[in-house]
Amino acid sequence: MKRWLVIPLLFSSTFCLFSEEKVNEAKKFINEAEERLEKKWIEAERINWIYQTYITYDTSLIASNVNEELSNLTMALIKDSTKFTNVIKDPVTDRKFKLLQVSVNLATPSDSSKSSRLAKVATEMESIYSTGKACVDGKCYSLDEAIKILADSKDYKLALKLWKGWRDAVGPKIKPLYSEYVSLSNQGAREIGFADVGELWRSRFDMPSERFLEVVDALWQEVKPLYESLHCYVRGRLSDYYGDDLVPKSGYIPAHILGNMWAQDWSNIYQIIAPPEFRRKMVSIKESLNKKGVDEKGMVKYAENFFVSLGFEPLPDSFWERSMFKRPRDREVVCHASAWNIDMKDDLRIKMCISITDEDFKVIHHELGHNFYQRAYKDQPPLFRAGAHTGFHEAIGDTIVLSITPSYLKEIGLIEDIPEGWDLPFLLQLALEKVVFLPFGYLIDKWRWEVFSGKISEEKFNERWWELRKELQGIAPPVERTEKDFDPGAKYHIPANVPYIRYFLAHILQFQFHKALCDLAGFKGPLHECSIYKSRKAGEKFIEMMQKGASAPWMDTLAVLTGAREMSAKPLLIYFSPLKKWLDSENKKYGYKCGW
Ligand code: X8Z
Ligand code: ZN
Repeated sequence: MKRWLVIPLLFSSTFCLFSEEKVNEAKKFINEAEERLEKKWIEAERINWIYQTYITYDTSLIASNVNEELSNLTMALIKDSTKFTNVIKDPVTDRKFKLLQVSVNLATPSDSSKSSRLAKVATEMESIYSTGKACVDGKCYSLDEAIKILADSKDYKLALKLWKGWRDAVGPKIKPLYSEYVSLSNQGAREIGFADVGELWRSRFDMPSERFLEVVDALWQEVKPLYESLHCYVRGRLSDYYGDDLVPKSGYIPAHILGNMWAQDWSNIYQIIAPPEFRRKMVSIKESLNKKGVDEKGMVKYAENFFVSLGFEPLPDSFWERSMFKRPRDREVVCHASAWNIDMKDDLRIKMCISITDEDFKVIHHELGHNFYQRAYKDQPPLFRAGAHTGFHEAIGDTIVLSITPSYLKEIGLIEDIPEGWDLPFLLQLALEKVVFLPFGYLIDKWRWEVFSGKISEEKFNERWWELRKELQGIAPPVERTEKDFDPGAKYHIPANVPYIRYFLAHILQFQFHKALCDLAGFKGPLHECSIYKSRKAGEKFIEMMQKGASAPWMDTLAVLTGAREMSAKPLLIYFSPLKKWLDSENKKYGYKCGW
């Protein structure tokens, strides 16, 4: 017998239906959906692993096929799920429905020719990016080779050739595909009730999409003064190094001389911009690794050891057998670093083309953060096997990176002596990585949100990209750019369809996590001196937070570790406060006029 209870919602014309039978139907639906999705996810992960570690015509084809199948299945389930919208469910079931409705990665349209085209376009863009070569004076380099040369190059002209070579190699080829991708995936997003793909992406943060925009912008406004002080100092020092004609003391910094292909991390130019007494006090992980003869796998062991010291279980043997640590010599692969959990249980792997550098030592910790998170939430139901939000996922390993202090490096025997007065040199180096990243982390999706919403048309893709690069980062292209160029396409996450605001949020969150963990570890003193290495107390709470996965709104999960329910830039600002003071006094001393 049916028992209906109809509750008219206050301020709403919709009616909510509550009957045991309806609720059970909803539960059955979502449990079956999870089962089917899990099966397809695992199949897709396996095929994508093969494709990404061996790019050929055939592997691209089967990858695009399975990705299409997964997208089509997810889209169909999302559409079906709407029949339970007005059913009042228990909190767990309700959350599962909510997560399902925003879970599609590539929103394929229902028209099958369009969905298969979209899946092909997506794979094609990633392949073009991953197999692209930057050619300079007749010699061609893979992206990781070009990155390495650019990191060490202080030669303005060579850096320019590499910078342009990489963009020429991939941008124009990707541009027409990107336009197609925008149009097709927007069609898919509309079919499931979103205005466009940007709105779908922004709806994954447990708050209305408009509120999310405000939260992000408020965080950026809070950290902007710190970025401006750093920009000012770096521009002045670069101008002294290269001369006023190449780097004027006002306006934008040329984007190619910052030691990084995308100017998202400037730590490689430390040796040019830091005062001489700072340079002597710098700790070089690369030097220590080379001195000790540590290889790629050895670097990963160091990272694993840190997590184990906190109480995480060591990685399984299969991790060491199945991961890809080096660029293979005989085939094309997707070198952009990633972490996988192929069976959603224990088949953890990373895929990286590791260089023995300080940067990659940190990226390895970043990737293992993903793996340890995946394992921590593996016993949750499939829809909850994800980060509290994607920014959490990106922040775990980076939080550990903040504990790679000189005293930690000494404790594990990587360095012998801690240089006297290491604090400011260390903070400057880290700010070139973490603070510099903030406007970059924001602008990538600021640009994409505008593209998806139609605010920027295809004729203005590159123009708007550089407007944002100028406005937010204070950098400019070193040569004229036109709409024949497609510079956004030269950054992995754009052709690879990976949302980027997660990294901006992670750069805020990791300082919040670090502060909370240091408190738990009983650390007293300046935040940048704290390492949580070997602190079981910190580890316990960290694991407790990670085990929750996506089972609760991220505010609840954040509170588990930090006691706070909002993302806050305060810990980051506190962390860098000694540096901010120093930068402002240096800028004054040199008489630099800040801003652009
Ligand atoms: O893509 C990554 C990771 C994989 S999730 C290596 N990151 C962003 C990037 O490289 O642009 C980490 C920091 C930002
Ligand atoms: Zn990551």
